[in-house]
Amino acid sequence: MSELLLGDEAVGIAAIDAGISGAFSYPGTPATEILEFIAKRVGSDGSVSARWSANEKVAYEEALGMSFAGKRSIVSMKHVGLNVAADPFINSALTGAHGGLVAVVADDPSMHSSQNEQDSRFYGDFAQIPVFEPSNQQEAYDMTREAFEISEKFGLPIMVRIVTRLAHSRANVTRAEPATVSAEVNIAPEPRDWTLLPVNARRRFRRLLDIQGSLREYSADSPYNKLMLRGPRGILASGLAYNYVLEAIGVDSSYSLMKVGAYPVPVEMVRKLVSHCEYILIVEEGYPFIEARLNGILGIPGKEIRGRQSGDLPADGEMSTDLVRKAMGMPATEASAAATGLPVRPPALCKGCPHCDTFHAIIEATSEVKDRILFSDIGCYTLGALPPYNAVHSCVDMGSSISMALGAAKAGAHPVLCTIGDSTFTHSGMTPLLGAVREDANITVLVLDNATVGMTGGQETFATGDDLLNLIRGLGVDEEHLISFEPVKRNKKEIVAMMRREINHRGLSVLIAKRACVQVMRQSVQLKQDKVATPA
Ligand SMILES: Cc1ncc(C[n+]2csc(CCOP(=O)(O)OP(=O)(O)O)c2C)c(N)n1
Ligand code: SF4
Repeated sequence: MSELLLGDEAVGIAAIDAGISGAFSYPGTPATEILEFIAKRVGSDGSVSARWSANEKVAYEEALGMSFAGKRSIVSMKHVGLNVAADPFINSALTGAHGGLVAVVADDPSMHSSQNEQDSRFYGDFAQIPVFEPSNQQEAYDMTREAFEISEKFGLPIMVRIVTRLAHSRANVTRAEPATVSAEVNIAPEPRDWTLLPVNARRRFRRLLDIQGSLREYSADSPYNKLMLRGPRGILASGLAYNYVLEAIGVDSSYSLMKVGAYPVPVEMVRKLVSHCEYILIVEEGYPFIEARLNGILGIPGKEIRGRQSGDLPADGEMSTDLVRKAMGMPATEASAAATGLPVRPPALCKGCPHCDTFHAIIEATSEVKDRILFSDIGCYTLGALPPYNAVHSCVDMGSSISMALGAAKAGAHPVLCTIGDSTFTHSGMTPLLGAVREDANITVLVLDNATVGMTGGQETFATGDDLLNLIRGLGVDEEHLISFEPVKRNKKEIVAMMRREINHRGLSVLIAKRACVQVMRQSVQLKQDKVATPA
């Protein structure tokens, strides 16, 4: 049974075939399609619970809870999502997994749609759990299936690390027989293992350390790690980067090759490669994870180890065939030479986007202020940083707009405004707002309620309209300074006057700009038209 699938979809179908009972996630490119695919395939038949969570930490903990109950679960997120989920992720290496627990983390080298390009393999290493790094869609399927098996074998969560180009490109994937799993809840037999009081945590950490030898044995025997010894020039590549190497060397079979797809790094295999070769080029997507370990602090005498760390490959950005060729002293391929010089199209807010009107009002309301600070957050509205608005002075991580505003206000700055979308607010804006309420912080918070998660393709948001208003009210914001308005041109004069008043108020104001994203409006109009056109 073979299907043409995105890398994300290959992971999704593997999880379904592995017999998951739940898929958990918070949207984030390039991982969004994993949950979307699972929800579309099996979400409605009731066999799998596949719904968005409020944030990645919640998603991870839900998956962990399902594992505790003896069922298989998958949790997926973009790389920075793992920063948010880091607490349960690291601790779950101690609790262990009961039902198979697989965390799929999608890294974004070159930052196509992210604020950094961190390498999640470090997190796997930090937690001391096995990591799979597929080089193609078939491996994304096979490794995800395998991850569930070894999660239950070792009683550990397992990470599958993918990258944008794999997540978002298609290839044929052959599926294996679906797994047979029990439908019964089967609670973890030893609750103390999951109760990380120091007395239990020490014991569980010891167990994690003791199991490392078995994990190394496992990866040493894994078919996803391969070594082909040939000439004295060697190349070691991991995950997707292996394809660039194969493309770069073409039919030249003189190179010794090693491919890493399962971690811990198979040490004996590396030893054989190093003793056989004088020169080794290490090609990895992300940071020089393997290269740095291989070199240690002092390098290996008599051996040339080359890669991102040595400067033979760039330290940042996506890997490519031509970068590999260049590092090996070969000319660029013709295709890439032709592709250079394409015009760059900067991103922009959609025509008619409600955020445009909110930014225009903010600009006018603060036009006479010399030192205004306009903190912001992550979402479509971050594009307010670009002309003609230039109305965003920060975008760091989800929820940081409110916390940074708090810090700046404590430094004595005024006025301090911040903009945050409805989804980002429920993801991680509520807790700093609670702090702002407690201190009646001298800041003006603008919650941009466009009724969707616009940036990642219009997923369902957790609170919009009256629900959002009531949520914010429930955090204790003073009614007098909690104002909802519709950001449209015809109301601009009143909105600007209201904003000026609230900015001058010495204390906390929360202003909710409530108007739906035009893309979501278009989709719902289309949906209605389709319904009318379709006979029942
Ligand atoms: C920790 C983390 N998770 C997910 C993302 C991906 N992401 C970027 S913005 C965003 C939410 C945007 O929704 P909202 O705040 O409602 O603003 P909108 O795009 O609708 O204007 C998401 C999920 C991210 N950047 N960081
Ligand atoms: S998708 Fe929606 S929120 Fe995002 S820019 Fe377009 S209209 Fe605005």
